[in-house]
Amino acid sequence: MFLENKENGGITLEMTFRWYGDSDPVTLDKIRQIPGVAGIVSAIYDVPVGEVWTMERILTLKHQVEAQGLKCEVIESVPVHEDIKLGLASREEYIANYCTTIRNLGKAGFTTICYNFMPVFDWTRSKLDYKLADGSTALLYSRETVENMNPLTGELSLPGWDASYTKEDMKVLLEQYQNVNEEKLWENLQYFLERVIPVAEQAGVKMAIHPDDPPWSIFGLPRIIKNKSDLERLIQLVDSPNNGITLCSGSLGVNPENQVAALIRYFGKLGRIHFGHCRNIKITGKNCFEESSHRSDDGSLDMVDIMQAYHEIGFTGPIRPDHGRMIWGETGKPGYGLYDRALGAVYLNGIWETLEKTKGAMKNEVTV
Ligand SMILES: [Mn+2]
Repeated sequence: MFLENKENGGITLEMTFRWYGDSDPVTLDKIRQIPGVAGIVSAIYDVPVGEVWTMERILTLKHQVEAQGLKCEVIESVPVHEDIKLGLASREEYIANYCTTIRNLGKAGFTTICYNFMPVFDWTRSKLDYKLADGSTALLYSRETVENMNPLTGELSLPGWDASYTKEDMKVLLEQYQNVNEEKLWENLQYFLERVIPVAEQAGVKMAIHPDDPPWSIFGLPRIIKNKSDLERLIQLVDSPNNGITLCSGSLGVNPENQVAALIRYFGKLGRIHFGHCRNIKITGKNCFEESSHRSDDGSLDMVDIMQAYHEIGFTGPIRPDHGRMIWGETGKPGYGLYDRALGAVYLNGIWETLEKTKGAMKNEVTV
């Protein structure tokens, strides 16, 4: 992970792009035309959560991507079954299946698995097509809107969560979580990692937890991967280099107390950042934000400082632009259009190239 590119003494940025498989309107032959994008981050989307990903399906994905000249070594995500998060007896079977999937992915040459441990709701926003001043649309999170929603009314239509839950399923699930506070969720995460990380070590796969998005509790459900002390606790639950982090700047960065670049420097030096999600967000109030373009001036995060932190730690792991706005009339999966994410990739690559080429110059400045 910390190997330098010997040819020019520099560090090559492993820029990747998320792809949602055959149903994704952003096709592989479009992605391969984005300058500097070397790899794809994907998953097998039609296997029910908790079931094994077979070698056959995994290799089909890998070969399909590689046929386009793109690398395919990162999975985002292998989802964790709710019974594991709840700590139910049935978790044994689901953890065993998860371990088999890790082994299969390792055998197929995958190096990194992104996952998260958020109860019930994955990433949550209150609006998917919020109109920005320039006419583009972006994802929005309004604390007021989310606080006024009741997941039990069945009217909940927040993006980013599984619409396959019926009103009754949701009621049962939320009731089950009544017995799971933050400490209990930590215990359940530890139980999971104690079984999964040794398998990941053997398989040569790095586990990379994605922080909670947003990094605070919603609907009274516990959320435990929100800040530096949570991440510190996470890496100590099972002290292995294979137990690491997907450092998502946009998820962590909506809480101004999370100094994203400092987190990259800290956990990067420990060798625990296995995957980087790079995007900007604009904080518009307490627990309120809108997603912006990747450019520093458009949001609240200093993307140069963030890329500089990756550069300083000698990061050679996969990194990707994260959500983009919808621009130029594009339609498709909110946050995952082609154009704005492609601009993000090129912008991040541009920052990196500058850091590489001014490295010597900056060293000179410091030593003068
Ligand atoms: Mn992310």
